[in-house]
Amino acid sequence: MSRYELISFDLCPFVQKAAIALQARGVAYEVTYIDLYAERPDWFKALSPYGKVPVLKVGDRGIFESSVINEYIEDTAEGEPLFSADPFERAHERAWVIYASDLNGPTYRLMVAEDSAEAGSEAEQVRQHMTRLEAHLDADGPWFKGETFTLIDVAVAPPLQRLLWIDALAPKLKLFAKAPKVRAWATRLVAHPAVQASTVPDVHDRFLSYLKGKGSPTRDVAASWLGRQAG
Ligand SMILES: N[C@@H](CCC(=O)N[C@@H](CS)C(=O)NCC(=O)O)C(=O)O
Repeated sequence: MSRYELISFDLCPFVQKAAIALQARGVAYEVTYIDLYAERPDWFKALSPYGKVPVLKVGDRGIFESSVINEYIEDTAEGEPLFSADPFERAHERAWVIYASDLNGPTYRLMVAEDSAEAGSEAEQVRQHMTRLEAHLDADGPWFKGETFTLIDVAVAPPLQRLLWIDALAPKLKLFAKAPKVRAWATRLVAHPAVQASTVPDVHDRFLSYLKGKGSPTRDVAASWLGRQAG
C-alpha cells in the first residue's frame, strides 16, 4: 500500500478538510508542514502549480486541490463511504462541497479585516451564507443530509469551526443569530472525532496568535480588527 503524506499549514482550512476525510475514512498518513510565508521548496512547487497546500503525496506522486484529494480518498479507502452511490445524490453532494468551500473566503477576510467597517461587510457575507445553510440543512440532522456524515460535513467543518471561534470573540456580529440549526450542527461537527483529530491540539491558541499578527515567526503584522477584540 502507498504511503500517504499530507503537505500542510497548521491553520489552513483546506488542509483540515483533507485531514478530516483521511481521519473519517481511517487512512493512516503523515503530516509535513510548509511555512507559507517563506520560500517554498522546489519539490513542493513541482507538485502544486499554485504553490498552495494541501497536497496529498501518494508515494512519489502528488494530488493538489482539497476537494479532489477528498474524492481520491473516497475512491480508494476501505470502509464507510462519504459520498452517495446514486449519481444524482453524488452530484448534489459535490455541489454542496463547492458551496461549503466558498464559505472560507468571507471567513478568512473577516479574520484579517483591518477595521470594523471591513469586518462588518464580511460578517454580512457570512450571515447570508448562514441563512442559506439554515434553509437547506436537514431538519432532524445530525448532519447536513440527515443520518449520514458526508463530504459536505467534512468540507464545511473547518470554516464553521473558525466561525464559532469568531462568534465567541465578537458576538456583536451576530453570525449565527438567524441560523440556530447551523450553530447546533457546527457544534456537533467540531466534536466529531475526525474533526478533533484533524488539527494540531493547540489550534485555537494558534488561531488567536494569527489574528494578533503572530501567525509566523517570519511575519511582523499588526493585529486584525478581530485580533484586537481578542485583547
Ligand atoms: N482551492 C484550494 C485552496 C487552497 C488554499 O488556498 N490554500 C492556502 C492556505 S489555506 C495556500 O496554500 N495559500 C498560499 C498561497 O496562496 O500562496 C484547495 O481547495 O485546496
